[in-house]
Amino acid sequence: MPNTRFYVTTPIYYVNDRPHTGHAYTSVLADVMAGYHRLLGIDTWFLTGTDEHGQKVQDSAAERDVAPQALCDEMAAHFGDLLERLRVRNDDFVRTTEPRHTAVVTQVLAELHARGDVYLDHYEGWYCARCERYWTDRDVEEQGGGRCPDQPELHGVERLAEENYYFRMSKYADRLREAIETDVFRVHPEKRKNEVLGFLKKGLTDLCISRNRERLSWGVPLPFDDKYVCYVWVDALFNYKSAIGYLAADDAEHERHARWWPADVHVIGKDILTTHAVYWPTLLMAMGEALPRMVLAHGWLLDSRGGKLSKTKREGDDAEGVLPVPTIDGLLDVFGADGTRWFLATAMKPGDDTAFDWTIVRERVNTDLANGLGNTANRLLKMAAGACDGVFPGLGEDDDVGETQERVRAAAVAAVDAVRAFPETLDVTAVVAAVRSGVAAISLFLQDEKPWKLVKTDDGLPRARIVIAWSLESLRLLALAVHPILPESFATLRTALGMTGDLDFARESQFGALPEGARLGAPPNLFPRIGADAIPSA
Ligand code: ME8
Repeated sequence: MPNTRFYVTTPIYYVNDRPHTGHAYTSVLADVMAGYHRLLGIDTWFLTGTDEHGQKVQDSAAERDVAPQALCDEMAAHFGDLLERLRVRNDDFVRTTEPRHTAVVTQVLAELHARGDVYLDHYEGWYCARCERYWTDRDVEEQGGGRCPDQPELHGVERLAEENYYFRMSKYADRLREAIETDVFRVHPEKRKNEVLGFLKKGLTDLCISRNRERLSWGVPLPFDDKYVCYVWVDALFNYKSAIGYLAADDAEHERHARWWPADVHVIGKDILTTHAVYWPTLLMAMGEALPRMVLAHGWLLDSRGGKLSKTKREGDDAEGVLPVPTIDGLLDVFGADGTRWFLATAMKPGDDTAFDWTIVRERVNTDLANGLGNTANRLLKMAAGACDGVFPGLGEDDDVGETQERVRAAAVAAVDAVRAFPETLDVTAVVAAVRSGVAAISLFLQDEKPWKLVKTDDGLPRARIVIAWSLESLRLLALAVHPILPESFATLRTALGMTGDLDFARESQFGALPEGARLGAPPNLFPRIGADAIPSA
């Protein structure tokens, strides 16, 4: 089914601390996905934001001796600044302390309660206050006892006996299983789908959705019992709908919701798979709402020892023997927005994990951008300035389109084809692989033909111009194919390669679209090589 519109989201990030490279990874990935859709002319809405309620935020505010809202304001601004530094083009930024969001959560809770899908029951078991999660005896025993099964090295658990409100999640287990099995609700990649189906096989319990105000006050109060606030995840998940006008009385808002829901892709990390692939769809079923089309759970950025980068184990606390993990500010300072985006967008295939350090980022950026795209653009435009007076010579009639020449054209076409296929594949690494092959094909072609030698004789000059023209035309398509990843450099490169006026993918993606006589720009130095001395010492 052709996509006529595309609604993509990131998780909303906790504001208990400043953003790190893991958050930047998801934001850039979702931004690049939005960018490819926009490039193809598909109407796109890209939502991100911050998750501001709950224990983590309340505790961090207490530790810093500030009011929770003040901490939220400060941290939300850091997340917003990071998006700007990364050149992320989100259409909206939702904060769960905004009235437009809390009003929706209150209405949803009241409705679920009125429908009988939320009920009061006695609870006795374990609770991890820091993770804000209830655990069964079995969970805690399997872990060894006394510690939080999720983060045993960090948190203990406490024994609780109290009344709580529950969501009848178990009631929707069969429908959920079917929706996942049939891909009506796609969980991607396949191994994550199997993980969720495995989880469902063990039997789905009901979900505790209330938190006693005596322990946790920083949340949305339950509208039917003010001794409690809402569990932070139930609150947070509804951001995907509150931000597009869900349950709004206003007609225009109502229409906005109808236009964008269901979401096409929730991009998340695999750490929050269950909440998105089990809690969220069952809550939507209870509300009689359509399910998102896909949850895409990517892997983790790891340090050189395989440890997950996180807020509690972040840059700066590097254990002995672990290479220093670059901070997101450090990456941006050294590699700029485009270099950082390139590393993040190409870091891993969704589904895999990847370890990274300064050297890995430097090599990737130097190989692909400085030596690859950047050097090719620079060399070709220099040759064009010398041999073609800085004007595009046209592809020319050439009876002898040799194998390497044809490969140059085919590789460029394959790269823009990968862009056309993007709404189906959502695979940034496939586009990047095609672009790398295209750059290699140009390099081989130049090596075979040696235009720098051809230009030295009158007989050789026409052939040199054809070689330069085919290479430039191919490069133009390759640049177009990576535009969503490299928004800053693309604008310069596009003009240097002779394109003017508004961007038009359908026209510009044709090999041969650049007219003969188009004026080329000066050779740009888009991606200077990053030397080892630019990397902060450990
Ligand atoms: O979970 N590698 O917020 P959060 C890759 N508020 N991505 C990473 C990462 C890493 N090492 N570390 C974090 C929350 N991420 C909730 C979400 S949504 C309704 C509520 C990314 O601040 C990844 O996307 O802990 C992960 O899922 C998210 O940050 C967790 O961010």
